[in-house]
Amino acid sequence: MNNVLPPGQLETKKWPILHEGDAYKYDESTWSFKLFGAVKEEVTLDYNTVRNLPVTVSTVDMHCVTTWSKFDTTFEGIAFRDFVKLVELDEDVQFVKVYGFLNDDPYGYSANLPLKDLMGDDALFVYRWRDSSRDWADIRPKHGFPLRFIPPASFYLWKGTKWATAIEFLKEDKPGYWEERGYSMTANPFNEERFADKNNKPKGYFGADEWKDQ
Ligand SMILES: Nc1nc2c(c(=O)[nH]1)N[C@H]1C(S)=C(S)[C@@H](COP(=O)(O)O)O[C@H]1N2
Ligand SMILES: [Mo]
Repeated sequence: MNNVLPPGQLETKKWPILHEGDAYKYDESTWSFKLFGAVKEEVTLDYNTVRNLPVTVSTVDMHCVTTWSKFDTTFEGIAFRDFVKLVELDEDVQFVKVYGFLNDDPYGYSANLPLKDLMGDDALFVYRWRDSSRDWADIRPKHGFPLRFIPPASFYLWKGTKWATAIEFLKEDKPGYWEERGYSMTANPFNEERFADKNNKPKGYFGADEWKDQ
């Protein structure tokens, strides 16, 4: 959207694939999406209900901590804020965790984010995409079909949970999957917030150039 390359990043026209475990295989009969945590009442939605929520189309930049950035991908999906409207939040909710599949565990992957940063068009759960060289298509299973979170460009892309299954509302910040493994809680690419401790790079850093082959 802004086409600004954060420090230490390189532009790619492709859309590399990176994740832990196997891609989730969508099964409509068992799939559900849950809103829980610091809410008056939990809500569980089936896929049809999710797809009947208001549609948002948004063009965003993506910045991966492994140093690739992709500008101007257009997504169709449901704005994060339209899910928030479905629950009554407790007072003082300031953070969320977005959960998704890790192998067979629907809550095995997660990423934490501040709620206040997710209320715009640039924070959305997506199922379709296009860019300047590709026409509209469903996102591939490996990119997170049937529902994948895309965070604002002010967060590295590991905050973008694939195969999303739930939003947990929180009064205090809690680390997600990579944050528990030494990655930054705040993860702003423009300040190069890659790791919790700059001088102590965590294991599992895809610092290699493998994305360049994709
Ligand atoms: N469920 C799930 N979502 C995930 C991951 C994962 O391992 N599991 N990896 C994250 C990381 S580290 C990155 S960089 C992006 C990569 O998204 P892409 O493969 O669509 O480019 O997905 C994020 N979402
Ligand atoms: Mo990543």
